[in-house]
Amino acid sequence: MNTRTLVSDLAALPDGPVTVAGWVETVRDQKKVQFVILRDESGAVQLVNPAVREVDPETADAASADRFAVTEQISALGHGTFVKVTGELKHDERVKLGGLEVKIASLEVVSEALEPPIAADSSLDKRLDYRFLDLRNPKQNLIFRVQTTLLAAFREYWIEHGFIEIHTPKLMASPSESRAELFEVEYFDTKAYLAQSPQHFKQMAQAAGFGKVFEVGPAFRADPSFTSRHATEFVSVDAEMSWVDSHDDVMRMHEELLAAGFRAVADKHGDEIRELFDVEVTVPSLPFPRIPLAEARRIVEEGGYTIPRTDGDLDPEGERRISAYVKEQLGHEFVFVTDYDTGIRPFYHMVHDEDPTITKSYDLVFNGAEISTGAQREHRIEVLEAQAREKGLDTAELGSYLDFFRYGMPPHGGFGMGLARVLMLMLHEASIREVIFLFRGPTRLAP
Ligand code: AMO
Repeated sequence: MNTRTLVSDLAALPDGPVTVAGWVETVRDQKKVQFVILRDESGAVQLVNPAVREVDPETADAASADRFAVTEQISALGHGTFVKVTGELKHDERVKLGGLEVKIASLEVVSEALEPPIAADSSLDKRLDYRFLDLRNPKQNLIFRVQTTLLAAFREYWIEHGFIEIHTPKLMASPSESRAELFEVEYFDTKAYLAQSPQHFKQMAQAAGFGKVFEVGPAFRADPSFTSRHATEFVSVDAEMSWVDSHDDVMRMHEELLAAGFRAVADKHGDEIRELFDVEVTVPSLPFPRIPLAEARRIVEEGGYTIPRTDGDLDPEGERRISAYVKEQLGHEFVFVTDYDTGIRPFYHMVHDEDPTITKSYDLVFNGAEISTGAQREHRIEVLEAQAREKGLDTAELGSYLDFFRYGMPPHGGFGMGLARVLMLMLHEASIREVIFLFRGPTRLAP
């Protein structure tokens, strides 16, 4: 292993010799002194070199000859060059960047860099072409550290509450949601489908006696749209649990999970997020507000907006408006919109006994957009089959899914949540493309 100190560890070290390695961010090549800002994965540090512009080879001592050589090297450094530097660390409160600097003793160019093809003002599409360079930006880097913290907190919550982690197959013999948005792939002498969601298998885990499960994994949707919130491949955060009385039990787990995640992010990254994104991450209070869909529709329409959809679902503007209403009236960034109409829910959602026109389901809206769908599932096979038929589904196509319900299935429910949607709305980013490591869309398959 190459020995080097991470920039973030320098502050804790006493003055003395250190080795750091990273990318050259800027060079200020002044006559008498040169400054280099070097960045590694943990942060940036100022390097300094008292410039020696000329030496007489006949009379110069070794020290000034070395300093002359370093001066020449620094003058030639381009942005993005990867260098290894050994020097003297010195704590100095006057240095704006972290109150310390490293006086360069020797510098090794490890890897040269071409002129950068993107700049801060490049278009998002161009930045995505060079995502590896775009991700060097501390703001982008922070997104993925936030994601790590969020997922670690989710895991911790689940493990504490007895959930089992599962990894379900992404190659499937039948569609996992509907026939819409389905990627079909050749599979030897037959066809396979890419999983749109782990829906079938997280329910299978209930039949298997796992009780409570979670999965964080890829989901695929052949959605041809170019909206700011859709990707053709995204990370789905899923949970499912047995023995629920209604979707209320699912919502309780869901809101506790999010509160734990947001608390961890606010504690660990709150200051950095404020500084780089100008966003305050607030830990949501429990319980989150709950508004039945019919009521949400009424509020939105009374607010002067006619929802253009004829199926009764909220459109994106409707979601934005109900979210703004809740924020204004109740001071909450989250709202569970509950009891969706049966006509706009999949066949596996449980219908209310007392009113078959609505389901025991919800969408979770956060800062203006949907981040999740959840429900109690229909576990009674004859009802489930009838609901599938009512939706015009061919039960033979559901394959082994229906079998899960024929050998004793507990009542159960769960949710699926788009990880990138959560991050995008948490950090007030305008597009999901900013928060996905490598975005996949209808016209983007590389890098
Ligand atoms: P749904 O289809 O609503 O429900 O998806 C759940 C959540 O996944 C995210 N999502 C997406 N994110 C990015 N790009 C997309 N194209 C995309 N499509 C969906 C959203 C959405 O809220 N099986 C059910 C969940 C369940 O009931 O457990 C399902 O997949 O954040």
